[in-house]
Amino acid sequence: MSEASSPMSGRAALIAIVGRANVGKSTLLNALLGEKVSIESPVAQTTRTLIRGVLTEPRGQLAFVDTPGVHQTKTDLGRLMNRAARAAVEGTDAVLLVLDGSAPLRDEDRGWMRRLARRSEGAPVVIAVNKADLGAAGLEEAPAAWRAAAAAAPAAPVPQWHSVSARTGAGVEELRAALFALAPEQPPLFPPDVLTDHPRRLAIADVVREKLFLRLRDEVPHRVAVAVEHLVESSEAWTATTIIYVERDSQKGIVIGYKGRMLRAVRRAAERELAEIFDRPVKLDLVVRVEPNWTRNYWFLKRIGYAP
Ligand SMILES: Nc1nc2c(ncn2[C@@H]2O[C@H](COP(=O)(O)OP(=O)(O)OP(=O)(O)O)[C@@H](O)[C@H]2O)c(=O)[nH]1
Ligand SMILES: [Mg+2]
Repeated sequence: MSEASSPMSGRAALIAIVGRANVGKSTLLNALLGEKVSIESPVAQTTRTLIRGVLTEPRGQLAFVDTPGVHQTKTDLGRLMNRAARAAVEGTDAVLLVLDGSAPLRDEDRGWMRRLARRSEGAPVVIAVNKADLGAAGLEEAPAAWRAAAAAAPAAPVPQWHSVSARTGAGVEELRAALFALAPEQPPLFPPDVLTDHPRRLAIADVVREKLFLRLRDEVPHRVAVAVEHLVESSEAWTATTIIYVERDSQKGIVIGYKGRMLRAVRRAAERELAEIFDRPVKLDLVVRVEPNWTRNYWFLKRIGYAP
């Protein structure tokens, strides 16, 4: 009997994964699942929408929601991302706050602690101090910062602390076991064979965006949006006409690259990964288009799936 079809225990939990940008929330989600459902990159604010990933095992089901990293912003896109992340903790069975243990704590980390400490009827809080493979310099201040946040909130939950490396997998099984242990007895939230409910077009667009983010520098990634305009699904292969939006002509040149090299490299890397994810060839037709000020254009954000 395969794991997915073996009888499941009665435990299930909806868990929001939150934290500031770049701490490794998406990498940790993928490590917890053992599958990649959420894109990862060194660029802050990589995740732009809520991404759900479901882990079903004989010991129960954990449904995670990966969220955008909360950050300072002046754009519609940034506000939508922050709002989605903050709202994602409502109605969950547990909140997994991710910190970067290799770096000093930042205001955004303390902001999350205050927000979670204040939730008197809130779900249990589990704090994963990530990037343990890089050392644990940041770990020392974190418990004190939580105590400070809790001091101002009489009914603050007592968090569980875990040291993990999403990159190497160290501590990930212990974290998974702890999450199953605190999952309430309730029916599963998703059918056992569901890995993610991320819509296919958004998933394809995100893979293209990840490959761009891994190659672009400075501010350019923050000026790039990707949307699948057409998806033709035949039984043999899929063809996705995918638009890469930038704000200015100069950025268009950067994305295309000298003699089209950048775009070609992105297409190849994305096609390779998409073929693995969807188990069939996926052909990408990439088009670069200028859309001035798209990060401040709510209707554009809605059209490409970044706004609800
Ligand atoms: N060394 C090391 N790097 C990590 C680890 N976890 C994540 N990273 C790296 O940290 C960077 C950010 O990872 P993401 O998973 O995209 O971070 P995030 O918190 O989802 O970021 P946003 O979506 O922007 O909020 C990437 O370059 C990851 O490879 C880890 O355990 N160790
Ligand atoms: Mg992310």
